[in-house]
Amino acid sequence: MTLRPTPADKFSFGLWTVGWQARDPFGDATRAALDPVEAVHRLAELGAYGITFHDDDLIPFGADAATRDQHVARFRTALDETGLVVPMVTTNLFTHPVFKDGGFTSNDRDVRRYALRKVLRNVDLAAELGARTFVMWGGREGAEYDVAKDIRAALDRYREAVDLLTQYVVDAGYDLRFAIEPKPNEPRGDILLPTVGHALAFINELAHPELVGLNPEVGHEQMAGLNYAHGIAQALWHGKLFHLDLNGQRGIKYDQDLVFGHGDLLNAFALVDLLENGGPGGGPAYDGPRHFDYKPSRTEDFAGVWASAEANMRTYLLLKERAAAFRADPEVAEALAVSKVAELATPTLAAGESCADLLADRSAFEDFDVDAVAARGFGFVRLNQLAVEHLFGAR
Ligand SMILES: [Mn+2]
Repeated sequence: MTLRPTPADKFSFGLWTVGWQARDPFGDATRAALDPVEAVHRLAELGAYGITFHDDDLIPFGADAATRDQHVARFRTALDETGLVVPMVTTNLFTHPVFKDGGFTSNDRDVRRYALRKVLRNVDLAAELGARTFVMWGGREGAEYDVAKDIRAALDRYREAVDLLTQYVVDAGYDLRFAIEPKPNEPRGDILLPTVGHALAFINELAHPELVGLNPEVGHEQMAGLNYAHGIAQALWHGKLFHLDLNGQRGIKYDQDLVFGHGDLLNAFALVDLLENGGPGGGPAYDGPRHFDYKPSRTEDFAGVWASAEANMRTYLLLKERAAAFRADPEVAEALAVSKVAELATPTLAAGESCADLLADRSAFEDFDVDAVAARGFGFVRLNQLAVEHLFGAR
């Protein structure tokens, strides 16, 4: 087992992660700006395969066309020099004050039209750089005051925006899909499409649902008190896991954006086990980028930034190794059987069995020994302890 990441591991980072200057609502930046070209080189040296960005991470907001071209050209040169790819691009519709009431769903129609233009321009850049996924995190699409936002109208405008964008991609012939990133709150008091489930339901109402999926983030689901591994499993079940954002979060509080695994480590273990071993035949269930959307803590200098970037990848590789050991352990196999984990994959009715057949089956009801079956334990705690011991490296 090597903890040295390689491009085959498909680790990617947002430019805004290692480039975060650590400004928070209470304090100024603790780090200098990071040149995107340096970020590309450092991440490549660490073994990453991809880098992602918001338009404004790469090109300063409001830059003229010539300046924009220069920034993109420098970035492209760095990509060519290192072999790093751009699997995903996203648009910043939250930093500039013009977006204070949202982009696609601002009450101000002029702001909505401006937001669409900003995204369309960035969709072209995404396609130009070969990105396959376009993430939409609508952090400002929300409200603080229930009486100040017509939520049904906001969802109409959200749908109008996504329908326009998907049709644009179809007409342009781009090989690009959209991934909605849910978040319950922060920066808005309440954000639209707050969880994986809300976003899945929204996608069903779109003109091109096949072009829209999810980019669930660990901390965002956990801020809502939800189980991230369950959310990922449901996204996979719907065929909607287009991308994912890995980080760490400790409980229902502000968005911590810790290193992956530095929050709920057991859930991170279950997640990596699902991604790596949950596919048909026990292989990977997801083959897209393992994308980190974290923030190097405000206490860190640049040495700490690169150490934290490395920590995300090492933690993932360690969990992958621990999950493989868990799956290979005969005692785990026996405990899984006792817990009937695989039996859940067996359909409840036999092949060809009808509802009438079920009603006629006395063993299913009249002769079913409810008390005997109710007295039987499932052994889930023992199974989970085996997982904990593998996670510790104690087995
Ligand atoms: Mn994110």
